[in-house]
Amino acid sequence: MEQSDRPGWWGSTLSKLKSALSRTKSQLVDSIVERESAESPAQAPEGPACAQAAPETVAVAPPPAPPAPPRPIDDEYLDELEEKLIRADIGLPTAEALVFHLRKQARVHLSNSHDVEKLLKREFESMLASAPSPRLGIESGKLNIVLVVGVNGTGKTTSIGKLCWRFKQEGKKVLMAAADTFRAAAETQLEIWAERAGVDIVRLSDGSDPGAVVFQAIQKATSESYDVLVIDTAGRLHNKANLMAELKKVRAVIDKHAGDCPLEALLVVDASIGQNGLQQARVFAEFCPLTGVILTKLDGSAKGGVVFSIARDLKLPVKLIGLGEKIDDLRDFEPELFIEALF
Ligand SMILES: Nc1nc2c(ncn2[C@@H]2O[C@H](COP(=O)(O)OP(=O)(O)OP(=O)(O)O)[C@@H](O)[C@H]2O)c(=O)[nH]1
Ligand SMILES: [Mg+2]
Repeated sequence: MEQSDRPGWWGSTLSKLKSALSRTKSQLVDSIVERESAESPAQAPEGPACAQAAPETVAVAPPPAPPAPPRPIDDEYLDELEEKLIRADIGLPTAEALVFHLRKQARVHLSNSHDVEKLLKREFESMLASAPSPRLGIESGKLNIVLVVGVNGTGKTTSIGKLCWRFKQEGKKVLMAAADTFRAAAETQLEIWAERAGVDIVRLSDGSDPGAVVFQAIQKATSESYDVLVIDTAGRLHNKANLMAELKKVRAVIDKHAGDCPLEALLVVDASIGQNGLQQARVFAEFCPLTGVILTKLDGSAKGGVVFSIARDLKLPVKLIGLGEKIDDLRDFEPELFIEALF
């Protein structure tokens, strides 16, 4: 079966993922295995519509550069490798763990640097496997709540718009709650997304208490048998105690009035900020226990390697990834495909 034929599959095609991850790949893999990188590979067509277009001339790609000569895996090599991993913003603990394993494996199996690619791939795979399932937990026949939190500008509202559109495509009855009452423009932005996605929205007057919005939205969603309620919240700096306390209150309203409903509490992390996203996640998790991460703006970021430290250090699954600004640019995170796109 083709991947795209799988029921409920909202993953990405390899070509789209490869194109979005080209900068990350160049930093995180190509530079480490000493391969010449093609930072902006031509994007392969995705759909059948493109397949009909017959180009008149076919550009012939230059032959790939020969691989660098093999090097012994000694201290000097490993020091350089660790430095490159840190430069790729994979985080010091993750870089150290990788080098530690590499040194161990090198003693047992590896003869030279040409084996590093295989090992790195295996290590990345096992890091992603150490986090819980990346599947979004949506149960049919119940009201599912998706609470979306995160720092300003990370892509919460946009991701909610895309996610609600997707739920709608699946035939679900969807309600949005505009609990970002901090700025009037934020509620209007969500309203525009509700219209685009063709879903309903609960919006109270500007400056209302976000807890009141969530309460009303829960009442409406339960009494009118919605399948999913997706809650937008105000962006907040994780070190602003009063705003974090407000988030805690929103969470308490959900726990009190919809405690039986399946809940996804998703933190939106902007991939371009790399390791800072980890610190944000730690603080948010203290105020509002999280079930996963939406990693946005992977397209164009060179710091997509943060995926590995989120899995390894936080044991938190990345569930959705943002690959652009269009309505269908939010995809399921598929660990195997992600790794395949990097190598
Ligand atoms: N390239 C790209 N841009 C994205 C992605 N996700 C969001 N954006 C852009 O990021 C910007 C901020 O997105 P918002 O959805 O408004 O972010 P927010 O977290 O709701 O922001 P606040 O409400 O101010 O906290 C917008 O210009 C989005 O179009 C993505 O996956 N890729
Ligand atoms: Mg917003």
